[in-house]
Parts: sequence; structure tokens; C-alpha cells
Amino acid sequence: MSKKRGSWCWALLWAGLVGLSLVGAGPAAAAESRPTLHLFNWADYMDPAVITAFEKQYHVKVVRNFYNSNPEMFAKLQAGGDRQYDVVFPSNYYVPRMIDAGLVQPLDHVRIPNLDNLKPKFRNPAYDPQDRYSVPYQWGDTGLAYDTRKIKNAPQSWAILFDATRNPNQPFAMRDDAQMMLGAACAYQGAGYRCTGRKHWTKAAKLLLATKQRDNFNGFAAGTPVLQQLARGTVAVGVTWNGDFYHYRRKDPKAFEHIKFIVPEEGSELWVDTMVIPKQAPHPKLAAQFINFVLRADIGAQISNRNDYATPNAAAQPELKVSLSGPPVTPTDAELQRLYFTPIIAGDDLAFVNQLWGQLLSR
Ligand code: N2P
Repeated sequence: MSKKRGSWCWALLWAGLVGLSLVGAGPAAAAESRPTLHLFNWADYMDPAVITAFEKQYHVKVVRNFYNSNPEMFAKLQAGGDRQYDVVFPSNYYVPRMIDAGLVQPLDHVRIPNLDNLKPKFRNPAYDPQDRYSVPYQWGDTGLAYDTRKIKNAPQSWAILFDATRNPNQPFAMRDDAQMMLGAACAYQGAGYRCTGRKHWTKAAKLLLATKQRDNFNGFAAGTPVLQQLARGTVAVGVTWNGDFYHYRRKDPKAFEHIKFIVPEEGSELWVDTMVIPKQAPHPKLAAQFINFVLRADIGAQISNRNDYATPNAAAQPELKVSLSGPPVTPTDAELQRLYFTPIIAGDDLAFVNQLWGQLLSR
């Protein structure tokens, strides 16, 4: 074949290939080329219809990945997730440590005008002054869920976990979060959920170790799996969240007929889950657009109505279902008085807590 003819052949082949790929460029191929927003959220925490509405309105595709605890989320971001995800949903006390670790970027408030929809008490929080890095998403509390058939005397206290004589035989689960569990142990020991300092933490860790070494300890689990274990009867009592408890019971009243939720009398955790944009997010502008979308009044209400969690969005209030305004979703005033934000710790203190927790898990 002459050189000239050869190049003609190549040209024809090339044209054919391009033609073929154009034939293939139907709606599916177009969808592939849409910008893609990557969310990394708690499992079961976002109405899929909200995702579809966002995709339609902005002609984008949303891909979702899930986690079950703050420590899991943090480890995955440190392992490269900060370059992979566009929006992540850490709880209040994880925001400062993500800022310190350089995992998140400041927000451009001009792109998020719906920030004005938030209740004033959720603006400018101590964990993120001036709302620089985070926007509140949902809020709730942590307590104990138990099976009334197996735990007869309605528990009011963390003692149902920490005092072996109160629950000698029934399997129980604790939560896989160092600071939250140290806080619970401190509360039980009289130092308060917000305890800080090596003396209190060491004493609390001793109690957690003794608790962990009991035969009926069933593991450190995240809150949602604990509810599944309760429904299956694998545990009789465990640490979980108010909204998840309500949500699971609403979805399957039969399986949760005998499960109750309490906020222990010694005090427990109040939390706000937030939305942040990782430092190296692939699509930070689209991420801000998504955050602004979530803050719309109607979308805020839709999310809470589906999740069974309270919303920090004032504009969403008129569209919320009535059941969200009372306990367990909105704590009573008496409960609120014993609910506290998990303390913000950093540097040596954080390293100390992480070390205590590592030792606890390995023994
Ligand atoms: C999602 C519950 C997440 C709340 N199912 C924990 N902060």
C-alpha cells in the first residue's frame, strides 16, 4: 500500500470510529458528561427525592457514599477522601479537628444566600465561629434504646451499661466514638458529660474497659446498626440517636414495638450535623450550590420530614410534620437541660484521648 493510500485508510477508519461514537452518544452518554457531585453522608440521612430534584434543576449527576460514624468519616477523608468528595456531613465537635487537619475549605457565603434561613441560635457556633467552614444540617441527641421485654425496670441512667449488677445477662452495645463514650462514662461517674482533662478521661477509660470486658458486651457499634441489632434481638440495650430511633420505629412499628429511647439522667450528647466542603473537593462551586439547595425552606422541611430529625432551618418550620416538634425528635425542656455539646479538644488532649481509645479497643 502506498503511503498516500495508507493515510486515507487511516482517515476513513478514524471517521468511522468517530461516527460510531456519535451514534452511541444518546442520552446515556450525555448523562455521563454531566458534572458529578460527590456526597459523603451518614447512612440513611437524605431523602433520595431531594437528590433527584437537585440533579434535575442543575443538570448534574449526584453520586453518594455513606458512613456510620464520625471516626469512620474522618479516617476516610484523611486517606484521600478530601480529594474525592464535594460535601461531607461531620458532627459539631469534628469540625474543628477537620479544620486543624487541613481537610476542609472556607465557604464562600455569597454562593449560599439561604444561610439566612437558619435559626439565629445555629449561626456563628463555638465549634465554627462566623460559620466559616460549616453549615448546620440536622440536629439531635444521643441516648439509650432498650428492649422493654428484656430490661424490665425502665432504666433512667447510664448504669444500665456501666453497672454490671443492673444488667447481668442481657447483651449490650456501646458506641464506636471515643469522646462520646468517655463523656457518657464521665457523666455516670459524676464528672458530667462535658468532662475534660487527663484525670477524668483516665478514670472514665477504666470504667469503659471494665464494661467492655464483661461477657455480655456486644461491641462498639454505630448508632444505626445498634437499632438493627435491637430489632433483631441481638442486643437488649445500646447507645443510639433520637431521630434514628423514631425513624426506625415509624418505618417498622412491629419490630420496634417493645423498644424505648431515653436520655440518661446524668446527661448526654446534643449534636448538630453539618455540611462542609473538603479542602480539595473536585467541584466546590457545585458543592456550595448543593448546600444552598438543602437550605431552601421546602427542601429543609422535606429532609426533616423524611429523616425524623429536627432542622436548624427556621424557614422550613411551617412545612414540618407535627410529630417532629415533640420528644423524642425535639427533646423536652427537661431533657435539653441535661444535653451538652461534646467538648472541642485539640493537640495533646486529642492525641491523649485517641491513645486511650486505641488502648481500650486493643484490650
Ligand atoms: C443518620 C443519623 C446520623 C446522626 N442515620 C448522627 N449524628
